[in-house]
Amino acid sequence: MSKIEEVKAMLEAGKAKLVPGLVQEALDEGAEVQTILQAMIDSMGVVGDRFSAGEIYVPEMLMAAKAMSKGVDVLKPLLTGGTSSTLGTCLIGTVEGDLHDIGKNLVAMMIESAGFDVVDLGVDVSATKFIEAIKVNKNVTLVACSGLLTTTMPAMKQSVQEIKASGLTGFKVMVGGAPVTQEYANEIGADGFAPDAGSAAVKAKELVKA
Ligand code: B12
Repeated sequence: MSKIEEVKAMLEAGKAKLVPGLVQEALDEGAEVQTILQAMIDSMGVVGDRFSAGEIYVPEMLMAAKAMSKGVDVLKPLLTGGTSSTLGTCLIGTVEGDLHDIGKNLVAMMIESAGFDVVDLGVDVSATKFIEAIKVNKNVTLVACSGLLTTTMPAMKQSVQEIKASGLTGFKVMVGGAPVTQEYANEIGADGFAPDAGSAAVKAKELVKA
């Protein structure tokens, strides 16, 4: 079994203590950072499919999520470059009712390395909390909303619409997360959408420079 296959197997088994060491070993063997990250993202897909099939339950999903986070911690210094921030502040959060944060954290990391100061509002962020954060943080140029559940897509819509109706200006709103599409982003009035963390960073720059 290759080192990356071992990372995948241990992540899917929720072995949070073993994954970081295996990620480091994969790096030491010369595996690319992006390849390891993509392998871990694919594994979360496998975990989701097992959950859908009733083979595992929430605790197992949670353990896999912990293992993923620990693995990402090893990659983080290699993913985030030393760009000095000039693009302003990006507020990011997972919308109200939604506790998924792995994808949001990856997007935050990539946006930070693209040259933004990132303020992470965490999970279960209400429209009101997004708006308060726009008011209290300096030079907010981008607000990024993440959502992983079809049941919290209305909360994303509410956040985008309330932010837009707040009268506050000077920033763009970007949305993303597994159930979100460009069509949905257009429908709810968001300024941008991206399907993954890498393209989120590209889109973020494009939006604030426009
Ligand atoms: C881990 C996990 C959990 C963990 C989350 C832990 C954590 N700290 O995040 C826990 C156990 C808490 C959990 C709970 C639940 N979960 Co869950 N979970 C998952 C799982 C397996 C992986 C998610 C993940 O981390 N993926 C990896 C990351 C890297 O991918 P990502 O999040 O999609 O992010 C990428 C892109 O979407 C994008 N992106 C993300 N955010 C943003 C934001 C912006 C602005 C942009 C531009 C891009 C962007 O970039 C990211 C990186 O490339 C998914 C399965 C799946 N296939 O996604 C189910 C899944 C999302 N969960 C699901 C469900 C049903 C639940 C529960 C309702 C289960 C229950 N019965 O309690 C609860 C809900 C709790 C809540 N209120 O939020 C369903 C959702 C179904 C649906 N369509 O709504 C899924 C799809 C599983 C399934 N197949 O049924 N879950």
